[in-house]
Amino acid sequence: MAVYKNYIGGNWVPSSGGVFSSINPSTEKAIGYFQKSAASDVSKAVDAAEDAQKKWSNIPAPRRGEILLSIAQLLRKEKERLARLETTEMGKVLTEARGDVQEAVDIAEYMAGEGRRLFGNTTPSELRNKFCMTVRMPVGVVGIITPWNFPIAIPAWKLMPALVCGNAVVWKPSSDTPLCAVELTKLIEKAGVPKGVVNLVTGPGDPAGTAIVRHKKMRGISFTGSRDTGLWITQNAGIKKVGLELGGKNGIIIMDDADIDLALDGVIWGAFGTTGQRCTAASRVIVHEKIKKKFENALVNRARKLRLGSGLDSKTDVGPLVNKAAVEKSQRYVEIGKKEGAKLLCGGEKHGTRGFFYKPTVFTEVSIDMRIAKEEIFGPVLSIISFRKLEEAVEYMNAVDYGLSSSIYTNNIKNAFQAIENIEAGITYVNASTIGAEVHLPFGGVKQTGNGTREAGITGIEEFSEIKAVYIDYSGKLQRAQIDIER
Ligand code: UN1
Repeated sequence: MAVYKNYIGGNWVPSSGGVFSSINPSTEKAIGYFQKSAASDVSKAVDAAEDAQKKWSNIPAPRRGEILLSIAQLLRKEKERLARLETTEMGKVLTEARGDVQEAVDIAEYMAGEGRRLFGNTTPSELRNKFCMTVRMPVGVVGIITPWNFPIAIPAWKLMPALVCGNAVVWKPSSDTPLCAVELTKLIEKAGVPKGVVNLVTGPGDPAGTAIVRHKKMRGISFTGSRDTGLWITQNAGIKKVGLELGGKNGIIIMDDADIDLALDGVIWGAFGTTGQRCTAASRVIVHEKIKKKFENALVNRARKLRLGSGLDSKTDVGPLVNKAAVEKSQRYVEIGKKEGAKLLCGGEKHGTRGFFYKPTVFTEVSIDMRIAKEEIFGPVLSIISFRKLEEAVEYMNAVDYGLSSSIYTNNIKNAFQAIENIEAGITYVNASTIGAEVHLPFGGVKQTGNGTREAGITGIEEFSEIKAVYIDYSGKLQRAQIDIER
């Protein structure tokens, strides 16, 4: 079986920590061996990045943008191959894997255009003959730590703005999807990104991720993953620019005036698409009590019919979970739900004997204080909660520590706007599910979902650049701000 290497300073090199394997979650078979990077490998990558960064940031931003456009073109060309590889490595169904690669194309194209913008502001001075503006500077060497659930798109959300802003990167992907990372890195190399600007180190969070987070020369960290790791990063990164995209416990409110079939489609897609493994996945349905029974029956009917299987099979609706631990986690939460007194309507068990499959699971009679209604499960486990008034629904929506995505199905514009105003989340959808963010809008959340950063769109540029305020005094004399002001 192939042994894949790290990419440091433009060379594919072995690590000093041995290798580990990546597993196909449908077959449980290994698909390749990857480097288990040690802290010393991370240090070499940081040194290479430091050397390359100045030269890279001196290249005019429009030219950097052109290189990003080449990455987009290569991604487009390789879309099918990458999507298949992604399905093989982490399980999501092929149509979704294609969407994942497309999201990377989209962000690469968007950020390529930023090469000709990277706008600052100009603003008047309080003094005569003085000019004020802001310009953007790179952060420097940044560490990027990415998850397995969007193994091409999420790295691209971080890499593309980082590159167009003139940073150099040390990237550690999840150990569940190192092959996707190697393949994306190869495209980046082929597109002409200079040696040392993007460095790839694979391996478990400890020691490689730890070394990235703590490294003194690292100026920024961008992480997407669990809340606990995010908390650890804030405690260990020291003074760095840190961007965090953490968990979610996203809900869908269904009003009694909603189009129920439309809502049903949205719930099935939000809860069981990507086997529930999106930060934006819907894990709570907050449904008006008048339509609860009808909705519940229809939902269970649909959930039971979903076909589980390999994501490469075009008949499959729901692929496997990413690994054995994920199956155990879903099972653990099902047991917790039962003990807490929630009523299991369907699913609640593993599917088949080979592969990490778990049946789409629906609980009802769930109350907001139950753990299944509060904690992120990251699997196909959905909780139904009922309400009488919109205010109550919004209160339930907000009764969790997270605040990433949210949705309301209603045909009443007042309800829609009240939800937009009162839901505490980074994203609110009206008459659409909780998943499906587009790359030119800010992506991120409030409360324990993050630390205020928003990825993608123009906010992606903010995450990966520093702002400098520039004052140009052409009066030829000392002018004291706040003091020599004309009144
Ligand atoms: C994630 O799950 O971390 O909005 C990202 C969506 C996708 C991105 C999800 N475009 O569901």
